[in-house]
Amino acid sequence: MKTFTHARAFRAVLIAAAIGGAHTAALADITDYKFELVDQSVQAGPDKIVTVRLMNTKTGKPVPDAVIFATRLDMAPDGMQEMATKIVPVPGAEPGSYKFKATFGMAGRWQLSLGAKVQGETGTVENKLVITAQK
Ligand SMILES: [Cu+2]
Repeated sequence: MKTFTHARAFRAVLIAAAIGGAHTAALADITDYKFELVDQSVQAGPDKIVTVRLMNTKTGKPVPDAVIFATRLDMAPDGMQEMATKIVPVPGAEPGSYKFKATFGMAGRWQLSLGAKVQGETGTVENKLVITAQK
């Protein structure tokens, strides 16, 4: 019973910290990392390259060596979430940048969903970015 109470109290503290965003300035936090698109638009068509940068928003510096484990590219912003296309990582990006290849079969807005682990941080960076494919 005592352990149970402690576990509950601990969880309450965690929730309070999450809501309040209470963490010391000296420590980085997983919420301090954000993906950004290098280019907001691509040409519609096969085998287009999308480059994203993973930024530490506290330092303003790109973050190399992140492990990107979840990607999805679909047309949710234009109401076509079922219209998804394969997205493949490709090498050759500079440190802190990450490149992908995908076929944009239709002009319009595409949503790129990314998940990543950052070295030395617990938790996951999860971002959704909107890319416009142009005719
Ligand atoms: Cu579409």
